[in-house]
Amino acid sequence: MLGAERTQVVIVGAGPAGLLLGHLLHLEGIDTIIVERRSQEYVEERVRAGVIEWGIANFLESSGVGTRMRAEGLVHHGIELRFEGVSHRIALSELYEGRAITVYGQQEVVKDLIALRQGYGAPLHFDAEVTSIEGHTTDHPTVRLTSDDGETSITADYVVGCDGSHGAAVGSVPPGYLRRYERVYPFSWLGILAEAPPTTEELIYCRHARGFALYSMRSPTRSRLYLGVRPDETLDAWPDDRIWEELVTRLATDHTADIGQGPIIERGITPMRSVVIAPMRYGRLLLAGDAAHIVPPTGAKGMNLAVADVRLLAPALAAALGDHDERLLKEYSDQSLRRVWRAEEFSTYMTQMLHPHPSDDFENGVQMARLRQVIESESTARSLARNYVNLSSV
Ligand code: RFL
Ligand code: PHB
Repeated sequence: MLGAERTQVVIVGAGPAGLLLGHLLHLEGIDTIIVERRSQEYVEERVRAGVIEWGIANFLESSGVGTRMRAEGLVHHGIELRFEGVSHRIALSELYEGRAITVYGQQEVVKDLIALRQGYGAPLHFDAEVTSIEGHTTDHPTVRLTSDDGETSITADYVVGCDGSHGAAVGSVPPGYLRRYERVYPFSWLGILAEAPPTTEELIYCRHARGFALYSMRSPTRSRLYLGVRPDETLDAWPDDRIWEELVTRLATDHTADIGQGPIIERGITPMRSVVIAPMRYGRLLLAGDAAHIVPPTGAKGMNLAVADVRLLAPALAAALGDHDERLLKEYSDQSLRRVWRAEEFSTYMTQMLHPHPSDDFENGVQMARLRQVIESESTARSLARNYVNLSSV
């Protein structure tokens, strides 16, 4: 039941950023209310990211959210880069001090965080949409929301917008205070989740003349695959047979068996873009995760950046609320943005190396040179490995 309320921190959005921030603030003894416009079921079933960096996995574990991730997550020590019909293994762990990534679905992290929060009874309201935020530059910002209980409001010391790329937080800031940097790529990703045991042990990033393909997985019985498609494509044009045929064509090599196929249980098309909002703060409104930045998924950085943001933000809010010391909070945006731009750089690099351009053959020549350099130059491969495995926690 939502009535007019007061708390220390209102968190808008129950994605990984919002839920983890709520948990970290709970550990600091700070009261929060999380409001989420979707239902619990929707949030728990939304299939998205899958790759967790080494340092981010360690951080989740040390925050008490790693038990199931450690038990069920798949630890990968390498990835494959496949082009011109040949696969090349990038030995991530050999190239980078034995470190590895964990493949564990974002929605599983979200389920774990929701269970934890509901376990200790902290407020988490689903089906409650924030419609506006006011008083950012006062010491009592207020969010207004609508839910089945009607219109209501919550006043807090701070509001954190963890409401993703289509949220209300950024739009609540008067014009002229936040700058938006954006790049749109001429591709989308068509992603599927299939009831099919993966026939590969490691992720395969594939550049084929017909377009990009990615072979990933979620469990020993579920595969997650993507196709790079034109940005105007819709799902109607992609019946199951066409999806599988295209995946088989793009992923084919002379040496490998066919990919495992099975019923498709989830599908979606996601446009690829890069966005950075700066600064990540306006008065007592802070931004974290996709609300402040989007990366194209080729670098597998989105969820990792969301975790890295709130890892910085939680102690900063705790110092501001507990000791009236705003120093860390003042550094939050600059510190996060340095990492965000590095992730944008890496994600752009991976995207532009692996998605053949439909009409620009000069660009295609450069892409092939980049791919060959990763295979032929150990220092280039090492750099890719470091960025892929651990960019967000250094
Ligand atoms: P989320 O997860 O979008 O959560 C935001 C939440 O806010 C809610 N919301 C509101 N609630 C109340 N009132 C409002 N007005 C609201 N407006 C919005 C939304 O309903 C939602 O629940 O953002 P968060 O927490 O910042 O997390 C970011 C990640 O979700 C995102 O970066 C990743 O999924 C990106 N990503 C990947 N990241 C990785 O680290 N590794 C990957 O392998 C990876 N693969 C991917 C991805 C994203 C993809 N898609 C679909 C965008 C693959 C794909 C295909
Ligand atoms: C995924 O498994 O969903 C996945 C893996 C790697 C990426 C993007 C998505 O770069």
